[in-house]
Amino acid sequence: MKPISLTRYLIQEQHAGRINADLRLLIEVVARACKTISIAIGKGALGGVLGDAGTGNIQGEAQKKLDVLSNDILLEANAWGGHLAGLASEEMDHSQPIPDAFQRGNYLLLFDPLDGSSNIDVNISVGTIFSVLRCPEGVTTPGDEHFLQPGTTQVCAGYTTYGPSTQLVLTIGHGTHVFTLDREIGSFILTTRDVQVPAETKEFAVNMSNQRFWEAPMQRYVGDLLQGKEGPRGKDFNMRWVASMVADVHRIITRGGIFSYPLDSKCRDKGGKLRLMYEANPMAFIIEQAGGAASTGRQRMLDVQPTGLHQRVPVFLGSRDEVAEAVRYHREHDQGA
Ligand code: AFP
Repeated sequence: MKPISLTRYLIQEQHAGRINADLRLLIEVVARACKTISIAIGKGALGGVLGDAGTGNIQGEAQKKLDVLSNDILLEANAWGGHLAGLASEEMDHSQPIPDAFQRGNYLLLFDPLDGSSNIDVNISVGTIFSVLRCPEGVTTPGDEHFLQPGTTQVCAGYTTYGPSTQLVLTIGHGTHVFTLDREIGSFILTTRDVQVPAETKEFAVNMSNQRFWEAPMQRYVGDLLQGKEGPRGKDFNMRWVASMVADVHRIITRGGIFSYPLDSKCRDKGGKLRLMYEANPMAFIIEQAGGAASTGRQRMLDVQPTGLHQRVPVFLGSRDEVAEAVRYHREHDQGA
């Protein structure tokens, strides 16, 4: 079958009644912004965009020039389309309603404009993650509280990975689909429809240098993985850690695996390392739609009731059976088994 473009895929979904024209336009606009980010990243050292911006975000993290640039690109692209009521980003303290000068729509957009940005200066894959929610009925000027909806209410989620090729992975709640950017014609082309994460895996992703700070169930879980064939899991496991969540999740989308950023004594007070609203939730929606699973270790990720825009959570996601195993270790620990 002839490959189809993102535009054509979205029009087909609209004709099938799965999205409306506003959501289609929203996704097109986000995808266009991601192409612009991809071009800026692709220029690398020649574009003068590498290095620190000399500023920090709300999370107290140093911002890279490309963090700021990517944020500005997404904000500017989405301000005037008429499909959004408000936006929120990792790089902004609070959400922003769409300015009065522009028409407002019914959707809310959250994004991490450049995930893994500490990898940018060493030319390793980074990405953009986004999540789309409905603006609550009757709300015309949304504030932070209107974004605090559980992940189950997401109408769309996606990420773009800027690697050897640029790929957009998207779900509107009817499977997860992979689009690859054709740089010559400037279009995202559907390259894998209904991608499926294998239920089982022999590969885990975690920052092992945090081992001594982990909770007991995580210590036991990874301890058992490391024992391989001779241990209780009865098979040898391989490990990978890119330190760009998008790249690690993309590997799992492609060939299975489990990604974890567990609770540890360094991040316990904050609730975890990764952000719920624009990292964990969109990735959980994408992974579930690809047949995988996502959990905090103690609760399905998409069921978490958010309490803050920049809330952090522990994350376990990927191959369904392996996530169930990680959850089992937490349950057994909590039950004192
Ligand atoms: P940066 O965007 O600051 O590089 O953080 C990336 C990230 O949020 C996520 O993409 C990685 O999985 C994780 O942090 C890496 O964490 P470690 O620095 O502990 O490896």
